[in-house]
Amino acid sequence: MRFLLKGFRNGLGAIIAFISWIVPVSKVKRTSEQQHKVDKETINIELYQFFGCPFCIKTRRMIKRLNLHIITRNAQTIGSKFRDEIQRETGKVQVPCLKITNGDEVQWMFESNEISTYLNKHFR
Ligand SMILES: N[C@@H](CCC(=O)N[C@@H](CS)C(=O)NCC(=O)O)C(=O)O
Repeated sequence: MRFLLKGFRNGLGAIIAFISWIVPVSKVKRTSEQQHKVDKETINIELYQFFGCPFCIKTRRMIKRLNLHIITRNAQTIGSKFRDEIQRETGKVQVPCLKITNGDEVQWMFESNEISTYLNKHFR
């Protein structure tokens, strides 16, 4: 039963991801100087996510719309490096999650709405 539910969830996630892929996103336009500045400011941000998670798809679309080049980390596979890291560092596996690194300081941000507010505030 658990196996069936997981398969259904993954299948549904893949369909949502496919729809998201074919529906265009209108990107924020910047001059090359502005884009370069934003790229430098987002170099320390990573998105921990699952491919078919609807909250992650929403977050990836928003990142695309804001024209941000943020690295995505697959935290779905059990036993994988990034899943183990988020579990170890935050005590849970919940995605989407932003990892923001400033020198020695690392901030983990959960909740798609909070992530959206943060990125829109800083990079709109
Ligand atoms: N309220 C959260 C919900 C996030 C959520 O439910 N994420 C699920 C994936 S869709 C999750 O992290 N599940 C953990 C797991 O499956 O191990 C948000 O908006 O970000």
